[in-house]
Amino acid sequence: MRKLFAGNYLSPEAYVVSRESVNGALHDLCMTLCTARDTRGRRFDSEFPNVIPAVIPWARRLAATGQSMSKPDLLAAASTNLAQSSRFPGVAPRSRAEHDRMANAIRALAMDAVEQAKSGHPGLPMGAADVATVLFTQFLKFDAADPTWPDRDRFVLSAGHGSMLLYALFYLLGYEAMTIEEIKHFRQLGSLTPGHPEHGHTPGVETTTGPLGQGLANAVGMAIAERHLAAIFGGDLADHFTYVLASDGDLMEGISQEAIALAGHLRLAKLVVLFDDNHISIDGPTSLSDSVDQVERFESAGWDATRIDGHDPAAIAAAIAAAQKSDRPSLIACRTTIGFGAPNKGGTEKVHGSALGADEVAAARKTLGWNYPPFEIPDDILSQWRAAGARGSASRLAWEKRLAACDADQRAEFERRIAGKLPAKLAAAVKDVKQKLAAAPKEIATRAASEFALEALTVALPEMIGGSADLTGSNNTRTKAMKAIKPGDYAGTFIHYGVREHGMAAAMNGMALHGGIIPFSGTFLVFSDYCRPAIRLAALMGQRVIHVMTHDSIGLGEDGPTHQPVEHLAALRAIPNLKVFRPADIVETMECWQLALASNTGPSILALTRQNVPQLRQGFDEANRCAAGAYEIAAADDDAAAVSLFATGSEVALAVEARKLLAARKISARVVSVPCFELLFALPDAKRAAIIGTASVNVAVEAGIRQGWDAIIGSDGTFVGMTGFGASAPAKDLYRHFGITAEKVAEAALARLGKS
Ligand SMILES: Cc1ncc(C[n+]2csc(CCOP(=O)(O)OP(=O)(O)O)c2C)c(N)n1
Ligand SMILES: [Mg+2]
Repeated sequence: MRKLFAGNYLSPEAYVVSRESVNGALHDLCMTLCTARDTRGRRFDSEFPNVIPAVIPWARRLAATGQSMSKPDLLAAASTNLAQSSRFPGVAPRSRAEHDRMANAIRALAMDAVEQAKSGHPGLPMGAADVATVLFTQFLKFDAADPTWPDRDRFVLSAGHGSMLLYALFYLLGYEAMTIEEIKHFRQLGSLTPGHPEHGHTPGVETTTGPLGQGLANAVGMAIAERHLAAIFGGDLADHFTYVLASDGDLMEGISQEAIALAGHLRLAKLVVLFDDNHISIDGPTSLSDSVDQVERFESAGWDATRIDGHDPAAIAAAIAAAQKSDRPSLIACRTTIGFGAPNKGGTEKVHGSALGADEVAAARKTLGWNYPPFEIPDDILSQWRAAGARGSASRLAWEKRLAACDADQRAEFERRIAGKLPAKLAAAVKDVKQKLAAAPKEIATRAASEFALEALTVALPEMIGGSADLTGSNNTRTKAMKAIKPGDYAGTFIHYGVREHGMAAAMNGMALHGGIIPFSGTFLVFSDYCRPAIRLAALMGQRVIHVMTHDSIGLGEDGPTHQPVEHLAALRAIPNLKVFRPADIVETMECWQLALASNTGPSILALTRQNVPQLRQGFDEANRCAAGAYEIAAADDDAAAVSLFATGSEVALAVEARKLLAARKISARVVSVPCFELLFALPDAKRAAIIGTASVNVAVEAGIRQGWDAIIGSDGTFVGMTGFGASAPAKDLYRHFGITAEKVAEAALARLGKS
């Protein structure tokens, strides 16, 4: 053990380690085993007197055995003991002056980076620097050496425009990728410091933020994920907080109401929102447009809520400590001054989103007493920050040890889920369902087909967490075996999201980002508009979330045009990296589910019918034919088809009927089912061309608008579909009324052939 402390001096690394557990075992070991001094010659016992009494006997016992332990073992043992006897240790600044200098390091980096880029948002990082300093040095459980440690606390900067706050923190805390060069290249092409934080681009960024309100709602999903995994795998593996920094704008957005209502209802006690309560937004004081009492608002949603001075480190620490103990989610409204330290522009909208200008930067340096050149952090402050960045290492090692000590099956399952790997039994489950369908075909709505698929899938994939925005019975997203997640009981796999489509979609993103969960949910396709901002971010972040969207056309019938999607398939297909599936029958539904689950680099939509459709795919075929995005579901009678008929979903059956009508007229037509445009377009040119074929006449039929179809049928192709809104009537009448029938499809082909 003495080897850790070479001579009378600690290596810088060991110093950090000792600081990490300053209140505990290693500190005591230092005092007991050697009269060590740190690299600056300071004795530990005089510097760190706050030894927690509970740990001392353990350390003494360990010391008395005289056994030698490897450094990781020693750290793990120390931290396990600490975890049992104290809260997660911090490295609180030792004085107010030290706190101020640490917070000013954030402020300086933020104003310098924005100044250099001549673009960005200095106000938030400067205003929230005190809150961040307290949180990251004393409370947040993380290890800068491993930003992906599954049991880290999550920190979500919901107000993504304040991205320099995150980047400054990452640099100061010692995240390897975040060098000072990256800070100097803020907002430049290819840098790790883009304008708004981008998950998957910058290590440590938990979610992509910028569209206000999304991060807060993501955090609700993260907090649900944590509670669920704790319920399934136990607190040894999942036990962490989710913190959010939210701005006025975040809380003005409607999605925030959905998010806080759900979090309050579910009693997500480990969710803590730090509100950057600066009373300023872009147009000026928030009083121009807002007079909500946020504390009362959150309280009424079942939260603990409190108001503090966001520049008082002691008040911040006390509020976070109290929030950690609460049995409800907590809001801490931190009254701050936007652009704190900028003497002329601080406190006004002028510091929100533009560089301060050389004069104001110089004046701010003076006000803050920060006498260092741009991008330079003095050694003592940097090492204090780096110590904060390393203080979680023992905790992480202890967690890794606990994981290693788990039952082998439980460990393998936890690791599989966190890695997002599908279980081997999925393929067998799909095959089994397909064999059953070959033996006993079903003419049912694809939404019911989806439920049929889910009965098998949710058994094979326990990491699937379903839900619905108050349309459970219509969306068919809950199988009989799925239990609901409830306040205080998070072991279930179904979430009643309430009538909150936007919050639902954003929470799903949070669950996927957290890891260990494949979220899926349901609403009507027409309400994809209510989810769209979150779906777009899922696509941007490459997250596997699956939206079951039923009632996918005028085929829903009597509810009328408010509920009948018309432009929605086209609008969703316009989102890059989103797979829009519209299966034609129960077999395609199973195959599309399989593809959506396998698609771990982006979200999927399953657009499903309310009305029954025939099972077109008869016989057993193990291959997933939908994987190509489109395939010939009915071949032409001879080699050279005169007509190619393309269709999706419920209209594939119409195309198959139209093919028969054409055959009766001695015209050879083939039918191509197109369950997923995106997969078709991703094929190599030759393969795609082969599927589209070379018939002289192309006709597409889909009960939606034409937009997007030209890429398949050509601008000279004929489209049978919708050109405006639907109407209220039984589905069959509507299809006739809008001319979406087998006869009309056949007529369109005949007209093109000059045979009508
Ligand atoms: C959904 C959405 N709408 C608008 C914007 C543009 N925008 C960025 S920040 C902001 C408001 C700024 O006020 P606040 O959120 O209080 O941030 P602060 O100025 O205090 O940093 C707006 C409207 C956005 N990012 N997202
Ligand atoms: Mg504000």
